[in-house]
Amino acid sequence: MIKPTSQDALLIVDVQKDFLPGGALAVPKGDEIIPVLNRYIDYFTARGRPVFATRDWHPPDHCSFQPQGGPWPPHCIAGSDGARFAPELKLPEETEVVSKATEKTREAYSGFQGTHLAEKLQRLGIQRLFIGGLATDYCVLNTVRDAIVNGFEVCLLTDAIRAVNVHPEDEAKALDEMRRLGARFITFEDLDE
Ligand code: VGL
Ligand code: ZN
Repeated sequence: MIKPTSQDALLIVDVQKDFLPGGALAVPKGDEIIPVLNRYIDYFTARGRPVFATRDWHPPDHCSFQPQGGPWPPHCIAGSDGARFAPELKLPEETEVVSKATEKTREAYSGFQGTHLAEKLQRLGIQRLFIGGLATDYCVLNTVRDAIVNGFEVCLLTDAIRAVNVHPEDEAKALDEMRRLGARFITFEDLDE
């Protein structure tokens, strides 16, 4: 069982409308994680622990978009409806929102890349991150990797992530890498009481 401490925070990655079924870059079954994340949100907020939420926040001509030669259909354009957090996701008022990939010429799959996330967490004395969201094989993977590189312990919420699977083995590869890096795999049932 895991007992949360004052050095823990919840980090929710890119749970935005464009990544959900019907969205511009839909992650298959991405909507299934929302009720699970809501349980984690309740659990952490009830214990006074901070919630961070990253969001993909691209300019309309971002380099990752197909018209610019990138791999993805345009998605999560800053300020657009598709860039909004899933309406069913019960983010607390005090959620620390971290916008990423805001620069036209730079891709940023990680919430730590080009943001002040590491400094904000350090200032709060956070040492361990509980990470879930979308997508397992892109922004979750890269955020977990950078969290570990930045010295944070990571608990990966395996019941609250889903993969894009451009190639069918991408999810398994991403999970392998995160485990190899030292992420601990947990589900909601592993949390104490
Ligand atoms: C993501 C593809 C493109 C993600 C963001 O949030 O995983 N994937 N942009
Ligand atoms: Zn993107």
